Amino acid sequence: KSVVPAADLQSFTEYLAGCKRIVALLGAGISASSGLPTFRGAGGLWRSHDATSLATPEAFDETPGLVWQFYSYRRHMALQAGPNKAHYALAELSRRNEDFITLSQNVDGLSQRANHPSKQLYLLHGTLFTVKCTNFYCNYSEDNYTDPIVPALEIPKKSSGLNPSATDKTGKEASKAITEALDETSTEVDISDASNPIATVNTKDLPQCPECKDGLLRPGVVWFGEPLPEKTLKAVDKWIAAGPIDLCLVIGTSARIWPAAGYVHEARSQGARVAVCNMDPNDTPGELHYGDWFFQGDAGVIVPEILK
Ligand code: BJW
Repeated sequence: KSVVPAADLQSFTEYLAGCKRIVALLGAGISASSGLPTFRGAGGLWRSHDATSLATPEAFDETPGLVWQFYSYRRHMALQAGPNKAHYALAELSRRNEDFITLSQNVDGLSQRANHPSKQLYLLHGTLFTVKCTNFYCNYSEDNYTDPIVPALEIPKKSSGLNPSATDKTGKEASKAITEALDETSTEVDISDASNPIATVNTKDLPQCPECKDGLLRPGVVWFGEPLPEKTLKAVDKWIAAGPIDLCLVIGTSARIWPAAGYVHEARSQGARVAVCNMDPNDTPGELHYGDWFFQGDAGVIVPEILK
């Protein structure tokens, strides 16, 4: 049974069928359906820090160990997660319509893992799986999926819970106690929860540049105050300039971060109709509430349904 009101679904799908040039703006909410936390609202805290306060060059300068722990954890979580039906539906729409582009603010690699055609996918905020040197004279960067990227960033395991009395047991009872204890050993500590202590990581144990041998590596994401990738912006501008946009999909984003959010306004000012999919009707800028369609709910359920 559909979770989308029938009238909305019908008017949207009728309009979609006649659309040529479509742009989608994706945010963390699409990957929330895959179990990854968002930035603001629920899930926006990492230990005692507002997640966005760690996404700055200043935070990296001051506490590189903490910022790397945050990103190493995010890399680990993203690798454990998989794309959901919304990522696949968007990849499928790209294959059906070469005039459809996706602008993703997400750095988790899930669209790529859903085989989203790369020519139609623009990563506005970079990716967790590129690392680059922080030395201003060194241009080193590499794709890197190693988890953990260095041993010091390994996520601690929960203590085994083996106690002397377990070893006092015999036969079945003992093997059950040991199996349970071993299972527990393989469970990682949730280091995003500040009540679980974690050791400070020394700068010398963080990822170092193999080229200049003099700089720390950092995640290849775009932090506050940093410019978005120039090539990406140029390519998006070229696409926008190529003709009027019919439809703008705004999926799982609070659309508060610029210049990403600006694309929705730009599309609308060109006459595009706007469809928003968000769990929370109050978490998109006011003007989007009066978007042409507002689909409230989990992107992982709604998006495949409306793009069917
Ligand atoms: C669900 C769901 C489910 C949950 N289903 N929905 C005006 C113009 C230009 C810039 C600015 C400007 N005003 C201010 C600026 C500066 C700044 C900015 O925007 N600040 C704001 C606070 C206003 N912008 C910048 O600094 C940018 N750079 C820049 O402007 O450079 C200029 C420059 C030029 C030349 C030289 C130097 C500089 C850079 C912005 C980079 C943002 N980076 C981050 C971190 C990336 C790395 C990382 O991942 O750690 O990007 S911050 C963070 O926010 C991350 C996200 O991509 C981004 C957007 O967040 P998103 O995805 O919307 O997440 P949430 O949590 O906010 O929303 C999730 C939504 O999903 C919610 O609505 C939920 O309800 C919903 N949801 N579950 C459907 N299951």
